[in-house]
This record gives sequence, structure tokens and C-alpha cells, in this order.
Amino acid sequence: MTYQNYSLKQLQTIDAAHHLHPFTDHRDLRAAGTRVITRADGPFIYDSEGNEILDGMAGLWCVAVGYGREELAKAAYEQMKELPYYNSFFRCTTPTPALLAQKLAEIAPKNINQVFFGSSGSESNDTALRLVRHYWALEGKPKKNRIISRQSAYHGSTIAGASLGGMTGMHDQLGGAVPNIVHVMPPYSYQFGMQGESDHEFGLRAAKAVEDAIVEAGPDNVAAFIGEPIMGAGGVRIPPASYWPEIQRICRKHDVLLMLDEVITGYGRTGNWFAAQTFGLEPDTITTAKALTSGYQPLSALLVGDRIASAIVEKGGEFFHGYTYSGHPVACAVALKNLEIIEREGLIERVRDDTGPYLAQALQERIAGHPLVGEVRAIGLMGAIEIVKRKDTRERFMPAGSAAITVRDHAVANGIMIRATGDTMIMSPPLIWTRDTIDMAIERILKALDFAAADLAKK
Ligand code: PXG
Repeated sequence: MTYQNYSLKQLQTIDAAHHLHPFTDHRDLRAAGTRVITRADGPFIYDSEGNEILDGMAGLWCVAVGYGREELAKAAYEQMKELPYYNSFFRCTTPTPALLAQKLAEIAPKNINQVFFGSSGSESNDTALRLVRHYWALEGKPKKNRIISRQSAYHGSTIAGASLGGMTGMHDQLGGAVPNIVHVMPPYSYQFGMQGESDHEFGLRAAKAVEDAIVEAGPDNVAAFIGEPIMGAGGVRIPPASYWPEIQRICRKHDVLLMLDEVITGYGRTGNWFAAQTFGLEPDTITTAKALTSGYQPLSALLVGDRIASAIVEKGGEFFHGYTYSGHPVACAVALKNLEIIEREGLIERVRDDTGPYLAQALQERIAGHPLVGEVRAIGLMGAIEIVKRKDTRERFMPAGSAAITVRDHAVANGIMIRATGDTMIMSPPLIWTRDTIDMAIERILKALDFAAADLAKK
């Protein structure tokens, strides 16, 4: 590779001169310098200085099958030689998106049999928003177009994605969000639960916030509710068991569509193909991306339930929407091979029966007792650690978010990549992790917590 002719310093200088990064304060970045990741293998990433770092985030929640998979590289290479690109407009298709759509219909909840492709989660949420509003227009109810979402939700970074999401910092920079989207309380008991309230009761109260919003607008004005089954970027917020069944009941009662955003939870992360199956849901749309290709190619798939799909096919006329790379043949070839690997290696069963419960237990038994830790949470291979100044009162360090950054920096220095979001540490490792990898991760996290505690005690 030609980049090997460049020194670390040169690469950092070039990057600082020309590369604008996502979600970054550039003055800050350029002062600190970037970490240059140059290669990866299995569960490890390596930086330009040769440091080996266990990747507790699967890249950015996506590298389900781990790094260095020859089979995926070959699938891309073979497809590129055969047919690198052709579109699926104008009555054309190519083989791999057709076969991938068939495969997705097979593994999705049973009411879902059709797929619309894009290249990112944000794009597919844009598709979902248009599709849902178009559906109600086709049903003769164009006013039924309000979308209910949650505060702190993450649904992507395009204008539709940011508007659907509930991140106030993002809204402030939009200069005008997509109209008629409202945000209600998320099911995050650590912050919003009341004293004496059981988890079960809190789950019902959080679901009631959705029903209140529907009733307030009038059900005839509400198109859909959208939610991540487990909020990812917002801090791995795992709802109480009572929440999702109640949401589904409320949506059905008021004839409001249920849109799930499974960009993070899709393709095995919770121990089933989809979290919809983990929670027993039959949503009208499921947005997926990331682990669909394990991040080896950019690809997203909006899974569309029969109710919407039939209306589009039978009454729709032309749906004026689509992307040059919808159904990209190379990305779809890689996705097919990636799903084959997930199945062949039994990764989903492993998460469900072995590594998922083991991670939950390890966090509970070995991390939860640390003085800096207020709560741990896990489901499948997703975990969270709340960083607090005082366990009993849940008091946080000030300024908000700074303690988690301290933990994060020590984690990376001790060979484990985990993310800080607000005052929460989050992890979402590749599904190939074993019990041994989890043990290695826990030891490194403990070290990071100890170093961070020493630093924070000085403040
Ligand atoms: N929905 C969800 C639930 C996501 O997590 C998107 C949509 C958007 O996908 P694209 O492919 O357009 O990025 C995401 C993306 C983080 C982080 O800091 C999370 C995401 C993206 C970037 C950063 O945890 N998730």
C-alpha cells in the first residue's frame, strides 16, 4: 500500500489539512492529532504505531464477523469482475440485490417480505419516512403524517435522520427540521425512573408518553412511531420488558404504524436476527445497515412490511424515490456472503446462548462494584457502564461527559476501544468474541477504571 511510504506525522498533517471528519470539533482534533488506524485482524485493530487494540465497538457497531475475512474480499472482487455496477431503475435489476432481498425476507419477522436498498442507515430512514407518509396518502389520509420519536434517539445525520432523531445539538444546527416530528421521553430508567417505581411500571409509563402524544395530536394525524429497540448512540439504553409489547399494543389500538430502527440491533446483536424477534414485535418497517455487510461495504436495507408494500404495489403508481446505489451489486454480494458466515458459524446462537449471558454476568460481577460505576447494562453483545462520582446519589462528575472521556482515553491506552457517550461507556463488540475475549476486555476495562479513578480523585 502506498500509504506505507508516509510517516505517521505526514499522514496526520495531510489529514489535518484536507479531511473534515464526522461529528468532530476540528480545532480540537487538529491540536490533539488523529490516531491513524492502518490495519485490523479478527477482533483487533492496529494503529500506525503498532499498538494492538481490542475493538470493543466493532468499528462503529458494524463489523459483526470481525476483520480480515478473505471470503468477503473475494465476494467483492468476483462481483466487481463480473458486474461492478448496474442500476435497479428502468425495469432493470441485477442478481445479488434480488437474492439478498429474498434472504432478508426469509430471516425477517413473518409480516415482512420486501426490501428497499440504500447505502447508509440515514438514507434508509429517509426512505422509511417518505414511504410511511406516502402510504397514508395512498390510503386517503394525507393528514395522518405526524411521526412520534424519542428524545436522545439517533436515526442518522441527513436532514431526515437528524429530524427523526432526538439529539438537541443536531436539531440546533439543522436550520429547520423536517416538519411534524415530535419527541417523547425515552425508556431510560436510570435517568427517568422515579423512586419506588418498578422497572415494569416505568416501562409502562414510558410507553404511555407515546400514547399521550398520539392522543394529543389525534390518532388521525399520526402516521407512525419510530424507535431503536435499544438506543445505541444514546447510551445503550435497554428498555424494561414491559415497554415494547405496550408500544405495539398502543400503535395497533390507534392504527399508528410501528417503525423500528435496527441499524445497530439488526443481524444478530441481541441474539436473534432482529431485535423485533427478541421483543416479539411485528413492525411495519425495519431500518437496517451496518452489520448487514459487517461494514465491509456501505449498504442499508429498509425492510418493508406487507401492509405498506401491498399499498405501494397495488395503489402506488410511481414512488419518486431512490438512489444511484440502491441495490449496489458489489455491496449486495458482500452482504450475502456476510449473512452466510453469520449462519455458518452460528454467531447469533452463540450470542444468545453463550457470549451474551456471559458478558452480562461479567459486567455485573466484575465491573458493577467499581467505585466509579453507577450501573451496568447488557443485552446480547451490547453493554453499558454508567460513570458516576457517587454511587448512592448517582451524582455525576462535572463538567458533564468529562469523566467518561477520561475512562475512554485510559481504555484505549490499555488496549480496548470502547466509546464514551455523555457519562456512559458503551460497547458493541464483533459477534465473534468468545468468553476469552470478553475476559480480556473486562480486565482492560477494569484497569482503565482504576487509572481514571486515580485521575478523577485529583480533581
Ligand atoms: N440509525 C441508528 C440507530 C444508528 O445507530 C443510523 C441510523 C445512521 O446510519 P448511517 O449509516 O447513516 O451512519 C445509525 C448510525 C455513535 C455513532 O457515535 C452511531 C452511528 C453513527 C455514527 C456514530 O455511536 N449510528
